[in-house]
Amino acid sequence: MKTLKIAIQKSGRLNEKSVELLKNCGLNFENYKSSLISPVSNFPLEILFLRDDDIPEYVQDGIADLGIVGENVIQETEVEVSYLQRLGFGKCSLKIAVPNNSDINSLADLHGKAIATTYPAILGKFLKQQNITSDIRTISGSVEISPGLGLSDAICDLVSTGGTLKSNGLKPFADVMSSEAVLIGSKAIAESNLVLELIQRIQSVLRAKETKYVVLNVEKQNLAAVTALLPGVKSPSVVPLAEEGWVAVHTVIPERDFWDRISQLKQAGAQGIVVMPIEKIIL
Ligand code: PRT
Ligand code: ZN
Repeated sequence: MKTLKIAIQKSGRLNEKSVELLKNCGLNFENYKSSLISPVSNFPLEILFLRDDDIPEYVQDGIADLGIVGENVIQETEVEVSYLQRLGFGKCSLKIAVPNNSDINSLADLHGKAIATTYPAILGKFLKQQNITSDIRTISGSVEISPGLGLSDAICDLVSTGGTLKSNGLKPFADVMSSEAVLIGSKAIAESNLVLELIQRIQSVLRAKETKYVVLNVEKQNLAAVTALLPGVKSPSVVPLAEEGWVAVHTVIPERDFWDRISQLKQAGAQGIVVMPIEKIIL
C-alpha cells in the first residue's frame, strides 16, 4: 500500500495543534523538533515538518499528498490544491489597519496610499475588486511598525486578539479575509481510500471537540421539560436511579451554546449536572 505524506508546520502557531489533531486521530509518531520527517507506526503515513509557506506548493506538486496550513498562506501562494477539511484552529483575520490618528476613514481613502503587507497577492486582489489603486509595499515581517517609521500609511496584516495593533497605535479598519487552518490535498490524491479514512478520523475528533457529554439527575415529573432542551446525537438515554421517582439523563450538548443550555436545564429541574469532554464521535 502506498504511504501517504502529510506536511505540517515544523514550528510556529500551527505546529502544536496540528500534532495534537493527528495524535487524537490515533496516529502514533515521534514529534522530534530536529527531524524533517517522522513515520507513523500504525498508519501508512509519514509526517513532513516544514515552514508553513512551503506547504501549499509541496502539496500542489505532489511532494506531500496532504498538508495542514492556514488559508491565508494557501490564498497568498495561489496554488491548485483541494480543500478537504476546515480544522477550526489557527483562526485569524487579515485586516487593513491605520494609525489611530490617521485621516483614512473609508476604503476609497486608501487610493494612492502606501500599504505595507506580507500578503501582496491577497491584498492586490481585494483592492482590485474595490477598484482602488494603492501602493502595495511587500515586506517580510514586523509590518505593524511600518507606519510609525514613515514607510506606509496603512498596513494589511493578520490579527487574532488585536493586541499587536493596539500596542502599535493602530486601529483595524477593513476585513480582507478570515482564515483558519485547513487540511489540503493534492488534486491527484484527494479521492483515495486512505485519505478518506484519515478525513473521517479527523471529523470524528472535530465533532467531539464541539460537544460535551452531560449526565444529570431529574425528577420524572420534570423529565419531559428537561429532554425537550436536549437534542443529543439521537435522543438522550434515560436511566432509573435507586431513589424512587428520579432518573439520570445522559446526552451530548454543543459546546457553542453550552452555558445557555445548562442554565435552562437547571431551571427545568436538572440537578447534579456532570460535564465530561468527549474524545471521538463516530457517526
Ligand atoms: O516559520 P514559519 O514560516 O513556518 O511560520 P510563520 O512565522 O510564517 O507563521 P506563524 O507560526 O506566525 O503563523 C502560522 C499561521 O498561524 C498563520 O499563517 C495564520 O494562518 C495563523 N495565525 C493565527 C496567525 C495569527 N493567528 C497571528 N496572530 N499568524 C500570525 N499572527 C501574527 C500577526 O502576523 C501579528 O504579528 O500575530 C500578530 C497579531 O496577533 P494579535 O493576537 O496581537 O492580534
Ligand atoms: Zn511562514
